[in-house]
Amino acid sequence: MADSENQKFCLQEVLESFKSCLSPEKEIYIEHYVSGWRGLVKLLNSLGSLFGFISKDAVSKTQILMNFLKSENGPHYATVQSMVKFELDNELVDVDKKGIYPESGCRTLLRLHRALRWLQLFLERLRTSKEDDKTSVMCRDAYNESLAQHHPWLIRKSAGVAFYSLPVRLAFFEVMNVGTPEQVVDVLGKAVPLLCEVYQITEELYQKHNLHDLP
Ligand code: 1PW
Repeated sequence: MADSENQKFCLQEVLESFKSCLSPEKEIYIEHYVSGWRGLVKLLNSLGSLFGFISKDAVSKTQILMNFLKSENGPHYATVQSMVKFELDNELVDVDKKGIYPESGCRTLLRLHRALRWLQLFLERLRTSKEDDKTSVMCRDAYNESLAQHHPWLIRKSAGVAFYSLPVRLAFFEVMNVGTPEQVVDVLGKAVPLLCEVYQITEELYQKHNLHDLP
């Protein structure tokens, strides 16, 4: 595990990464998208061993994208838009569902994109939650509304078990590492719309190119 993944999670840091990932033309820089995810991995790592399989998958997917960025084709992977164009133009994507490119940038980012929706729904529930609301229920409801439909039974079951181990609301606010509960709610109020914007831009791009069912 890289050192940066052992460091303490900070919601503000993740917010900054997702902020930097939007260009003035609303293109999404993969480098900053990945660093946003690396920040989220710190959160997952702080949640205990039951979240290990989730963290591992997020790490492996961010690593695949980083490897593309560092490769000789790196410049084509600068933004999500340029990656989609490059992989489609060069037939590096399983658009016909043959599974020849199980680690294409497009299918890898699709998994993170779906997970981002989960995160967005969860953080919005957290932001508007009341004192007695349960983080496990918020997380489960957000998951069932989004990512769960893409996961087989075993993963859904393991995720459900992990959610039960989430810290209670106030302790979870402390994990966010941005100050008082009011400050957490304030930062969440900035983070959620930003995640939503990044999600929507990717969603429309994938819809336009019919990439939503990549195996
Ligand atoms: C409490 C904070 C919540 C943060 C949520 C972000 C975590 C997202 C990662 C979910 C991973 C679940 C376990 C892995 C499942 C993979 O099989 C699956 N990956 C995802 C991201 O859905 C599909 O990837 P695959 O097997 O097609 O390569």
